Amino acid sequence: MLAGAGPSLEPEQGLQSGPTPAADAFQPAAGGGLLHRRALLQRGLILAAALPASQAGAAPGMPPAAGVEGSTGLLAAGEPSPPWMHVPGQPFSLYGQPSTHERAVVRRIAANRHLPGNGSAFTPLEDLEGILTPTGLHFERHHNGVPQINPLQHRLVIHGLVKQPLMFDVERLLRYPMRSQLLFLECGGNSNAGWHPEPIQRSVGSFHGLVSCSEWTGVPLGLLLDEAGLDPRAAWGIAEGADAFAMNVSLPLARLRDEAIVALFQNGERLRPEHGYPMRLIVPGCEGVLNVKWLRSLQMNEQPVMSRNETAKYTELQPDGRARQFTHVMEVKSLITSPSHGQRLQGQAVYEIKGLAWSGRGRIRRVEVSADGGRSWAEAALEGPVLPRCLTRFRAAWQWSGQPGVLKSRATDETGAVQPERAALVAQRGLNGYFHYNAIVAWAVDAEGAVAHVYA
Ligand SMILES: Nc1nc2c(c(=O)[nH]1)N[C@H]1C(S)=C(S)[C@@H](COP(=O)(O)O)O[C@H]1N2
Ligand SMILES: [Mo]
Repeated sequence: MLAGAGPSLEPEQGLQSGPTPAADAFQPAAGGGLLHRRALLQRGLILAAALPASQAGAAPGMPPAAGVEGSTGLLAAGEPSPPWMHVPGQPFSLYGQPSTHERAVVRRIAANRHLPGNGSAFTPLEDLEGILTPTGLHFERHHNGVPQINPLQHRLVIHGLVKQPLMFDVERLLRYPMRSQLLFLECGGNSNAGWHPEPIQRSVGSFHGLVSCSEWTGVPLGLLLDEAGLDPRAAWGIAEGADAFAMNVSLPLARLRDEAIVALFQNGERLRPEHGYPMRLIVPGCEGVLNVKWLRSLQMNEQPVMSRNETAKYTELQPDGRARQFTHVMEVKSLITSPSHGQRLQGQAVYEIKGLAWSGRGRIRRVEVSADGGRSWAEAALEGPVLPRCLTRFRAAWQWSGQPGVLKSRATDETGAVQPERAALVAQRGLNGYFHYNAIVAWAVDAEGAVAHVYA
């Protein structure tokens, strides 16, 4: 009987399921060379990594990247010490920066030529590990640039259908009790190149990198609403930012009262200007546009305001000509970050397939991977912590035989929602879509190990 061949193992058991016979590890878990996820634990396993195509050609004839076994002989007798061991190192710095050798790891900017502050900058997902996005690589989306706000002059006003309108400056807000949460943030327009009739060839970050993950800290908005005292007619709040776009959106009361945070900190430090300094709204699991940056006003109201960003934009035209509106939650989604477009496999070996999964509805329950285009699936290992509305890292071991194959990942969240195949999403939503694309992503690996985006 094949260990773990069925979907019976719960992801909570994860990688901690204890020692297992080595032979089991190499048992296939699905077609196309997918190994049981406990193969990831085997010490002697040669695990290769797909390399960016630019590096892939650098060392012709090299065997697959050294695995755990091969990396232990560093201090062989007679090995000369490197030059940086012979001079004192650099002095301290006031604020740390990445190594200059990592200069190529940057956001991809797609901005309006005539208005460079209008556009997006994408997180290079293929270059990152774990679940947290370094703040300097968090995606950005601005409609009219980053305002240069003097925090001493910034105010947040809570008004409209409240008993007592309130005004906060930054100092006052900083004295309130706070809450921290690790959360993904995803633009409703992320991955929208997936609606294109032909599969567009771009790195995973340039395609899907309008999602990032941070620890956000701030004042639970419910506290401030309690203090203001809600008029019983209040059912929506209209949030507005202090940028030159004066972005405004409507949010249902329950989300504002029970879930939203007025964030002042991101990843432990005060917000950076591009992410809303000195304060922004964070609405866990909901599309980026609701997370109003440079928050200056929250007006409680009976109705939504029907702003541009909830009528002309951020709605989805259906095949029947009607549009979905107020589709706030980002649905279950996953993608393989390696191997992915632009990378190259270095010959037959066992590779780690790795990627990210998330859902605006809660925790990720399961991620399955396929190496045969979706004919068979194996369960990937979820790396803890698996938090609600947060990115979750998954990993799977894959023995590549050198044959062409198609890699896919499919996430299921704790509500039981399953990420759809692209054909199913298109059948349901048509091709007029622009927002909320969450279909399964397929990467074709050819006999040379090159990886391309396909619809399969
Ligand atoms: N005031 C204001 N808030 C805003 C925006 C904006 O242009 N102005 N863009 C929104 C959109 S569409 C997204 S996806 C997120 C992006 O947040 P980030 O730049 O911190 O990643 O901010 C939202 N909040
Ligand atoms: Mo967005």
